[in-house]
Amino acid sequence: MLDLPQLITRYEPESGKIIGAPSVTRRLSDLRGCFADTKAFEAALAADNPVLYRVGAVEPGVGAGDLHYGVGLLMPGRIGNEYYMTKGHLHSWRDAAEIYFGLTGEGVMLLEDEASGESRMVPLLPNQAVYVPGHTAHRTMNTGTTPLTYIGVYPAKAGHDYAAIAQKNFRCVVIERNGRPTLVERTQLT
Ligand code: S6P
Ligand code: ZN
Repeated sequence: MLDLPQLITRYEPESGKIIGAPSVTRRLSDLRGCFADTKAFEAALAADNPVLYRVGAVEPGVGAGDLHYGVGLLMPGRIGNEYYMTKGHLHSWRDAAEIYFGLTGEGVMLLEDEASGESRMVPLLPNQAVYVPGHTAHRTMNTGTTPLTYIGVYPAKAGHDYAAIAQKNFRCVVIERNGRPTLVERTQLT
């Protein structure tokens, strides 16, 4: 069925919304357990509970060939020297890959292969796309001073599995060191 509202939407990176579609807003308190510096996290939360990010998503179909997509807005900031980030997830259907398209701002994605734990930090920048393979946990960080916005396109069957990350977090963290985003093994943090 070629219904126009299903064919075309208007997305607003500046608000993290897609007109007429649901959105999810995550505040600092929703990220409990994500940041390595728990003291800095609790201190920041005691002072304020800011919005860290918002994601609007269009998720129309459920068929094997259907696609979903979302627009993300991630604010700049840090907890200790760790950048504001998304919760991060694996796809429930592990084979599901995803493509991120950078729109504005400066960010990185932390990718971690589920089986081997191999980790990589890749830039998420305007006019660049990041291919996230299946079986890869992914988390986004704003490493700049302005809002980071992006679009993600993923199979309708992908789903989100947050439980694995909530249990053991990512193996690596991305911290600001000498003014630059730096990938460090969590066990090597001092
Ligand atoms: C969905 C896609 C993104 C994230 C968004 C927020 O598969 O990867 O739209 O949902 O970046 O991240 P998270 O980890 O809170 O879902
Ligand atoms: Zn995803």
